[in-house]
Amino acid sequence: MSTVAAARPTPYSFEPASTALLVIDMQRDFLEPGGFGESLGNDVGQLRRTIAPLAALLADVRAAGLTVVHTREGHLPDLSDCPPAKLHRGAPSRRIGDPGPNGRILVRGEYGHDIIDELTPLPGEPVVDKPGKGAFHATDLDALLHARGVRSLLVTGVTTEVCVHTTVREANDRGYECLVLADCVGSYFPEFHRVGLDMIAAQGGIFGWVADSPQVRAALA
Ligand code: C5J
Repeated sequence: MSTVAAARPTPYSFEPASTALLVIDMQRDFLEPGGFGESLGNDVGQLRRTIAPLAALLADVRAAGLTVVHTREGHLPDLSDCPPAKLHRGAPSRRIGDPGPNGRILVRGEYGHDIIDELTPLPGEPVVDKPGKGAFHATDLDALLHARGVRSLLVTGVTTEVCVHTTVREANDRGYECLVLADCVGSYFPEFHRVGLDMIAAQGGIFGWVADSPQVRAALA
């Protein structure tokens, strides 16, 4: 049976059985001091407003039986999956692979690479490790979603204009319908966040829909 959530530019219709909640990169490296985000000069506090609405949404989505998939951005300890263009970009105080207070920056297996305590995945929920900004690049996400019959994605996580945007564009090109939840995605730059969401819903929803999580929670109730 179809469920409809208020959204822009039009109401978003989805079948819970073929819908997944995608939680993108809610890792200590992006949300807590001492990680990758802060090493680039960002105020990690900007992202933390996403945690409470996302935790509430996760609880409802789990209760409704939807698929939940988490992602983590990061690299192998030898950094062989990190292109030089990414490794050397910008002028961070600590680069990918450098030691920091939460372990090596953006390296798999380190404390900082893992998901924040508030949103710990439940046993059985897939956690997709990705080397890029998009969650489909060099991962088995597409196969995993196909195997579960998923065609529709509720997209949350960080950051709005980087990994969320890249993933939504990749998903849209693969035929998934994406609803981005404005209060559950965040950016270090409030202006990028606002414009990033407007870009998705513009032109009749050029690659997705935008809503707030209470609209989805009401639809699932
Ligand atoms: C960034 C991400 N911003 N998860 N990663 O580098 O958006």
